[in-house]
Amino acid sequence: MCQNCKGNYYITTPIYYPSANLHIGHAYCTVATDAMARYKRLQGYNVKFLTGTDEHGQKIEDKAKEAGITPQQFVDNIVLGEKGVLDLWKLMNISYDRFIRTTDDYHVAAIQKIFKRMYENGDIYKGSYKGKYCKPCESFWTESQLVDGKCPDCGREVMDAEEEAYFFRLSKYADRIQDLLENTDFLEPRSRVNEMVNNFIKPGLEDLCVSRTSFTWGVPVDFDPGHVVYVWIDALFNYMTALGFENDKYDDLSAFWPADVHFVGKEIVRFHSIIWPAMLMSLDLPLPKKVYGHGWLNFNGEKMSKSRGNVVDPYLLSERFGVDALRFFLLRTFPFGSDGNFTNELLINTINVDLANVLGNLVSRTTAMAQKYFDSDLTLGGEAAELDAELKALSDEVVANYTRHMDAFQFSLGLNEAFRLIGRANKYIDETAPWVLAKSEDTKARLLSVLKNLCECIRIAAILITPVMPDTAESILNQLNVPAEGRVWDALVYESAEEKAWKTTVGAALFPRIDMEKELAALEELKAQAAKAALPAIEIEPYSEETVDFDTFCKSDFRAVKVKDCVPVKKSDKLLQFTLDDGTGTDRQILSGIAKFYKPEELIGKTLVAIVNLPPRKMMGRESCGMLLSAVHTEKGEEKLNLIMIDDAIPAGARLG
Ligand code: ME8
Repeated sequence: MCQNCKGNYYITTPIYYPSANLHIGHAYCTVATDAMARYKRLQGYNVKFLTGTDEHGQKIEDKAKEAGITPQQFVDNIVLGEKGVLDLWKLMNISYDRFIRTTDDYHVAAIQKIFKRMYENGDIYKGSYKGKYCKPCESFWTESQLVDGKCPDCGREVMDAEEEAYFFRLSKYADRIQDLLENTDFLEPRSRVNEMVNNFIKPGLEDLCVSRTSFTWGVPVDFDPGHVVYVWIDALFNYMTALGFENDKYDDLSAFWPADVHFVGKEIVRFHSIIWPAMLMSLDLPLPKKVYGHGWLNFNGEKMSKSRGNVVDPYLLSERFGVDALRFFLLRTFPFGSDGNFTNELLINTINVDLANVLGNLVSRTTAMAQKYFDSDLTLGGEAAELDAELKALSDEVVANYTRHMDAFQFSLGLNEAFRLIGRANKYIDETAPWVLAKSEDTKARLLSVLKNLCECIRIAAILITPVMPDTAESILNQLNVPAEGRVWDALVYESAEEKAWKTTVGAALFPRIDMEKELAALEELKAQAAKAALPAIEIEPYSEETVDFDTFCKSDFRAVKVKDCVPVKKSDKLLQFTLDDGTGTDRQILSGIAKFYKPEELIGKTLVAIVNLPPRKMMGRESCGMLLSAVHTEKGEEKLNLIMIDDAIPAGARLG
């Protein structure tokens, strides 16, 4: 453990499944973990914050095949590529200390050793697997766990699976796990305990299938070729291999294991609170101190999913609104243990109200008044008043409450406390009316104290918001020229205004107000553009499965025709009327529904292809004798049509075939 620090603290996020780019739901958990890591660092802990990517499994193998690349190339693109996982975490200011990829050699070798250890101690045995498998979730289910015959996690179809496989004796640990969940605070929030016990343990914990033979993209079971380790064993042990468990790459296990907390989304609580501790029990290893199951973010009331086209892009939002605003919105708005509904309106409203009106306004008013009345130089001295004691008392209360809430992972309540102080300071401006105090020399000393009390409130609040909005907090503290020792956890003590001097700076507006209507329209437009960009560049119609015999085909009479005249058909926005030279000496009339694609005058003189032995038909009261050939396809969702034009040297009436 380091000197002068409060102790070691190990916190993790789930490692992400790089089957597609991350959305705001993924960013939510990582931002929360980052805020907690920064909070603990601020308090003086020696923090290890682990994140990473979970890169094996059938879904990755399938997607890579679809893309025509290797699974390793596929995951490399999503993790390391432009706007990939690493880029996003950099943009979002995620201060992780270690990043693990489950394809890292040291991890793969460690997983093989771990699997073998459990095999050798008898907790993994060979059997035959018959049951249901949800491919997207990579989860095995028994019949009784299905909901309406579908995957209980994602609601999708499951498939029958039967193969020779290894099993982990999960059933053996059922009583110990139930005891752990019910009689300790291992799993939080408490509501998740009932869910686990009632849905999974009480119905009877069955042994878990922990190897697969139907695909190869995984950690091979080294003593039984053809088997790969179940992706969840591979994934869960990342929390320990990243510290050096069963490998020489790292050497932090004794300092940081057991983990202080694993933050995980609610749908993977089962893996973290049942399977994970059971495997650790099997290896006689200490259990993590806590698993915290956070809620899900929905979008406009619907689950976010790529197929619904409603995933929210954290890149786009960070670029438009700023990273800190987005981080703040996520943690301030949604209580961490519950589900939340993300809407663009809510995001913009939070920025306008909390950040622009309340926080931004307090900082800009205070620094502007300091400049106006004291040339930004707030010297020692002043004149205290009773009201100031209220600010100090509130600040002490806020710091205590904030700490309590943050220690319980209640980011929204913690931020609420910081904003109580900010709101109170804004009210203090109205109560003390500095512009009135500035009118007379007699009240100048009081004015000095008022402004310095405001600076002190802002300083305390800025420290409190540091874990969530690190850049904003720094910029505020810079505007107040707070020295390094005034920015630390121990400096969260409200100091008497008269005994402090400040030199302030007026900065740019921290959070300019956003025009809700314009911004919503711009976001809609961007969404439409993104949807269009996501469409395939070129789409062609599927080929016909029906065959035509040669004689039937030969009956079709294709001829070269020259356009003598072409005019739009009145009252029709589709039809063009062609007068054609077909080589017979008599004009041929054909109507064609291509007005959307061509102007009539650009077709005159062209040599086209017509099928001429179709029976005549009437369109809009006019006769059409044949059909012009064209090529059709779809480009970015838009229908395209090109008339077949042939060499003008080909005479009218030449037969094509
Ligand atoms: O589960 N709202 O990876 P993952 C909130 N590889 N959280 C969400 C969310 C949403 N809309 N969508 C996803 C995995 N998440 C495994 C983890 S750990 C040993 C292995 C959260 O990429 C989800 O709840 O599918 C999970 O905690 C995390 O994003 C990663 O999901």
